[in-house]
Amino acid sequence: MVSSVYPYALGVFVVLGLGSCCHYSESNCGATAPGDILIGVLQSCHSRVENQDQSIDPQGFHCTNFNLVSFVRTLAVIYTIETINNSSFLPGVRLGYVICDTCADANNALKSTEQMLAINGTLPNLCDATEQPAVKAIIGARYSEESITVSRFLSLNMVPQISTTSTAAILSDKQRFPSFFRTVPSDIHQTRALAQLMAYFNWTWVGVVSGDDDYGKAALQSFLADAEEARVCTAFQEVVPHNLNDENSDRRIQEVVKHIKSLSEAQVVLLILKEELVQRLFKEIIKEDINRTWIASDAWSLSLPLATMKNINMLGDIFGFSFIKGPIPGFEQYLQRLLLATGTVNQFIEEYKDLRCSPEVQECLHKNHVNQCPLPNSVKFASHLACNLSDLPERNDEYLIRNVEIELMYGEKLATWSIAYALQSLLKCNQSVCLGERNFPPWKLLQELKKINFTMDNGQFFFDNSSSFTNGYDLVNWARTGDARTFKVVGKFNIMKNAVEISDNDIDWITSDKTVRLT
Ligand SMILES: *[C@@H]1O[C@H](CO)[C@@H](O)[C@H](O)[C@H]1NC(C)=O
Ligand SMILES: *[C@@H]1O[C@H](CO)[C@@H](O)[C@H](O)[C@H]1NC(C)=O
Ligand SMILES: *[C@@H]1O[C@H](CO)[C@@H](O)[C@H](O)[C@H]1NC(C)=O
Ligand SMILES: CC(=O)N[C@H]1CO[C@H](CO)[C@@H](O)[C@@H]1O
Repeated sequence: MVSSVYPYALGVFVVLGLGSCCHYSESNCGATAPGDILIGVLQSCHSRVENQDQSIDPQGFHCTNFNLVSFVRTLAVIYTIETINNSSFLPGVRLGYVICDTCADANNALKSTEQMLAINGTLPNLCDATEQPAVKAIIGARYSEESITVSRFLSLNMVPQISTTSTAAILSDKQRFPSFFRTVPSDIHQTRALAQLMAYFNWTWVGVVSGDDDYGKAALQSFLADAEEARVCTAFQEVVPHNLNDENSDRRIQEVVKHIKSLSEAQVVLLILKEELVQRLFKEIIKEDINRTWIASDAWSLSLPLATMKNINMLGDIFGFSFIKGPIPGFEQYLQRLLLATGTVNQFIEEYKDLRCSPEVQECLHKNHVNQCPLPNSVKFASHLACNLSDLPERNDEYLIRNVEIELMYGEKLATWSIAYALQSLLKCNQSVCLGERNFPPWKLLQELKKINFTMDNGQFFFDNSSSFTNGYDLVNWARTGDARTFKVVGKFNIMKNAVEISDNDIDWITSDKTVRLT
């Protein structure tokens, strides 16, 4: 298990010029860049707070399990901010940022939010025009539970918040969450998309395996209703423990696999499970040599560990919906260098580089298989450069781009550009100058965000009545590439039309028995 303590107590306040911090001896806001206007970012660069259930000290916390995907999401925001700064989109205005780690915990997210908005260590009265926090909008959080908590607080003063991943349906309720926006659809659309996909291919007899957590239960119920409406019948429903440590987990998965094997008429199986459980299930399926078509929920529709697992090509066709993906030109090169712009601080980058090259990791790798060491697979793609240089910024290689699906980060690009478009309007910018006042109360930006409508990479982006983008989902086909699979976009789900749009010719069909599909 990877762990780290936050050593950078007051860094963020020094950079922001906010003077002393009275309330917190430790800060999880580890990355900052100065600017005329600051964007706050809430991400879970670590996945866990250690021993939180036993904690009594409000100041001490210890985050563990460095999370690569979240880390790369923060980098996508930084990269986009730098792109905007280096363009003349907001002439004379420099965007900066403050990035805080929530450690995937709602309480921590709230604490970080408070720190972002604080002036001289206390929360400002945002109705007073002379007291404005430098942070004017927040991108985040990752999990719905965190976003819900933070949004309650931000709504008090109408500070705009844009999440790129929180899909809980309740966040569409504008009575409760008036300052919340998101670049992804509410969950209610996903099960409809899945049912429509099945109806499109005439898969009218399908099985479902889901987790026993709240999310899994809700998604199952929602799918069953949507399937009925689309005239898709369920051959079986199986539930497995969501908790990976559950002692019944392996036994249940074996039972489920037996059941799938015995019901050969149900050629299509929907898996509403987290990545780790799908991995366990697929191992058994491969062992038993069972051929089916698998449908992914968004939790694993773009999982690189699964797409590259051993013998993945023994499985049949795999489809899933993902949040819309798109290009971020230059980002891969950026991830291979990770150089800090002058004036910026980024403890997360330093921690990442340190973790990969720490003596413990190196030693562990000498003695053990990769999977038994912190940061699983961490040497798989390491170049010699990665750990042999003493100068941190020089330690570069392809690790991040080989281990994280980069196009997943498109939401970060969209969220950042949304804020930039709202600013362009609020600050009355033309091609050479922005005339508006830089120090404005955040609610003024909220007003402008509601009105944005821009074109990017052939997509049209605006927030609907529930403050979500309406761009739906991409349909992803796991095409065979060598021994692995790669994600190929072969269609989409159009929310407005409630219909799947599929380019049949782009699909890499594995199942040779077409009658299964086209009865
Ligand atoms: C914050 O503290 C500094 C230094 O004590 C002071 O100059 C400044 O006016 C304070 N800002 C606010 C908004 O109170
Ligand atoms: C931008 O606005 C300023 C002030 O109104 C004006 O002087 C300038 O000519 C404008 N520039 C362009 C490129 O329109
Ligand atoms: C957004 O702009 C496009 C193109 O200008 C237009 O067709 C569309 O109606 C606009 N949508 C909204 C919701 O304003
Ligand atoms: C925060 C940030 O990345 N600022 C950059 C914006 O772009 C200018 C150049 O136009 C850089 O100097 C800043 O570092």
